[in-house]
Amino acid sequence: TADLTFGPDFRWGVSTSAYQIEGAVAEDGRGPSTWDTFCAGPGRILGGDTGEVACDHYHRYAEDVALMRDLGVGTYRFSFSWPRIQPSGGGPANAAGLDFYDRLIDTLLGAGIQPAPTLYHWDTPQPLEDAGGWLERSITDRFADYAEILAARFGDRVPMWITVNEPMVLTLMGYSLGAHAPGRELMFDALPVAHHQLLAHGRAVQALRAAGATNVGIAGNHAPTWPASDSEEDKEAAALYDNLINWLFADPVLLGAYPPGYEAAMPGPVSDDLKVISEPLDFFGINHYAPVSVGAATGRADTAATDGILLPPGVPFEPRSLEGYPRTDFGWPVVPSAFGEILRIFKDRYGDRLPPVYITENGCAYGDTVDDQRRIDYLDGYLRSLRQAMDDGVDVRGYFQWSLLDNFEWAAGYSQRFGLVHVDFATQVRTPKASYHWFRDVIAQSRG
Ligand code: GCO
Repeated sequence: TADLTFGPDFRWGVSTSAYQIEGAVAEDGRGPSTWDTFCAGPGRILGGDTGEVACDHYHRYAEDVALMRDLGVGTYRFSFSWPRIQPSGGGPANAAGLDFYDRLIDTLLGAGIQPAPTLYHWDTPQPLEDAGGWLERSITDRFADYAEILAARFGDRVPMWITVNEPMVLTLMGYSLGAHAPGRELMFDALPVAHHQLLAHGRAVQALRAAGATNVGIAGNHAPTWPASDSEEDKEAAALYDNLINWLFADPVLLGAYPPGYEAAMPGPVSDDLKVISEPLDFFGINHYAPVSVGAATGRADTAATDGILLPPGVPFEPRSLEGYPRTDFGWPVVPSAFGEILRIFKDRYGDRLPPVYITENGCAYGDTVDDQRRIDYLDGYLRSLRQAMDDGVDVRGYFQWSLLDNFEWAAGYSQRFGLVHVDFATQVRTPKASYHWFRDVIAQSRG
């Protein structure tokens, strides 16, 4: 239909990440990551699941690339596994690790699909974590070295680079609240993790470009924060929460400044760091799922309403359940209009300082079925909202759906299925869902 026409230059893609699909955690010299360690801890992951095998993509990548080719996508966003490239978190690269990504990249290019790798999607080499992980400034030096290795090896064939994925989620879920690896519960003492990831991003941008890579950006998780009511208290609480989950991570990159109150909490002085962090980007990646409703603290927080993010007691705001919308099987509200809204918010907030945008993730979890009409309805609504935002002047150049395959959904294990393609985890049989066929038609017809 006309509404879903995005023109010949728009880039359609699918997204995945290494720990969520690869498996083969102890093969070809890969070292342990924080996620291996975290999954081994009792009661950390629903059902005791781990990423040990996941989708076995490490061995089945050719089949997966064929699925992408038949889908008609022009871009594949995946992530490099840092512990495959540098098992001890530093020093010379593991040749077998680089070789795997060589095979993957060459297979993609052979299928006419552009690789768009993310350097870091949360799987920190365990030795780096043992040395303090993202709480330590020295990890930014290690990350710059790692970026240089990747650009030197793949810069000739990779046309799009993403530095870090969702620094907000690692900070909050990983170090503040402990629901993700490495499972620290530092509350607000986790703030240096935000700064060091942002600095690592900036250092990686410089290292990638110095090694000849072009077209470099970041992928952040962003959503509108809606005040739970019109009361001044709720509006103030929502604004504070908005700073914490959105602008603490995007303002330093796009404006070279932290929102009010945060700079003093960072391992300073940070003014020189902010120059590195705000190195101009070729694009800005936005991952979007659902809006959040936030009110003043009352003790009635509803964690199901917040992308699973729980907040510590004692903070002045709390998430509230967003009523009146359908929910995915993960419990996230389905609100297509919020997608266009967050894009317009970015355009208004950053103006000329916002580079072209790519949607680096968007998708939904529904049950164990290939008959996923609800995913089709979700994607149809969200794509129309995206189209509207573009008509309103937001410069969006591509949309990468999360995800190609059902995969390891972090603390939820294999219980949440985000794939266009069903995976039977007992047999590794892949079966395209109804949404896969629908998305293929959307892509084919979208040229207009
Ligand atoms: C990411 C995401 C993915 C998730 C997806 C669904 O943050 O980039 O966490 O890894 O699987 O967002 O929750």
